[in-house]
Amino acid sequence: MKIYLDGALVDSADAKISVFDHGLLYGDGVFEGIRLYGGNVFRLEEHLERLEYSAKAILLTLPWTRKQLSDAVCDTCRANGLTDAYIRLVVTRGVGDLGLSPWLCKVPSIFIIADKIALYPAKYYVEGLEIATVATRRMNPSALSPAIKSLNYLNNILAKIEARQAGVLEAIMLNDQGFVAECTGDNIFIVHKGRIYTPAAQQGALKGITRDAVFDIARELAVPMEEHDLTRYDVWNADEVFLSGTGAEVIPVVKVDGRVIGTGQPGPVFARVLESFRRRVLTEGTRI
Ligand code: PXG
Repeated sequence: MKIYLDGALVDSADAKISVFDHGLLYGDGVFEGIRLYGGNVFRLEEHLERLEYSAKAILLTLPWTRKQLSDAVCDTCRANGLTDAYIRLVVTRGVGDLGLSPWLCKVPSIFIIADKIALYPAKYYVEGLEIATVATRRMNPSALSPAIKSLNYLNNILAKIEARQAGVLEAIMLNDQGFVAECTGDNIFIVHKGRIYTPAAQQGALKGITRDAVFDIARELAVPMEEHDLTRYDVWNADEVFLSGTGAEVIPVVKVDGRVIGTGQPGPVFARVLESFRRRVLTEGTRI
């Protein structure tokens, strides 16, 4: 496997970064998880824009143009002969002395891994997932904005561990006011009386690229959709629940906190969203 590392494609055995990289020492860096579908990098420009916004938010100046980043992603896919892949683009603060100060790091590092996709097993797209609310709250935006896709994922990882301990594959995370924020690596949506609702970014949700696609799909399907504060009660009493994320795509949820959602089967609105999503991933984006 070839890894893109600081301007060159190297063998994975040679793709190494320093123990003094602040990305490792402090989680100081940003990343994107991107998908390649049939030779099309889904919404690559949007991912790169979010990367730039995340970097700006942590005062990390990216020394690469959008075009250079885009070419690097496509080159990495081509070098590995991939047409369908999961792409992880990581920018670290770079090598510096010990100590938090980011100005000790003179040059950021970038690496891109394009690998096979680890999906949820196919049966969950047909039967639906069971998920549960966990005790770990989504961090308060005044401490660290959840909109920044940083290398600090412990908040989500702790929630993921709790989900596993509860015997489910994904967790609902509430914000510190008790409203639904999102899941550990997915945005959440409910369908109620023919309308789709999802928490606003201000409630602690990442502005998911797949979430944006769901807004576009809802418009295409003429299903009204809006951002709305959601409580656990709203989720339990929804007609349908589904999640979206680069890894999960769109996936139905049929049980939340032991409550059966709707009929207990993936619903008709979800089915239409999935159908449109599967069509769009092949065309919306950048050909490698
Ligand atoms: N919320 C959080 C906290 C995320 O990390 C999403 C929502 C969905 O956003 P996108 O832009 O992907 O629709 C994410 C994305 C992984 C993995 O390896 C995680 C994400 C994306 C891709 C892979 O688990 N998280």
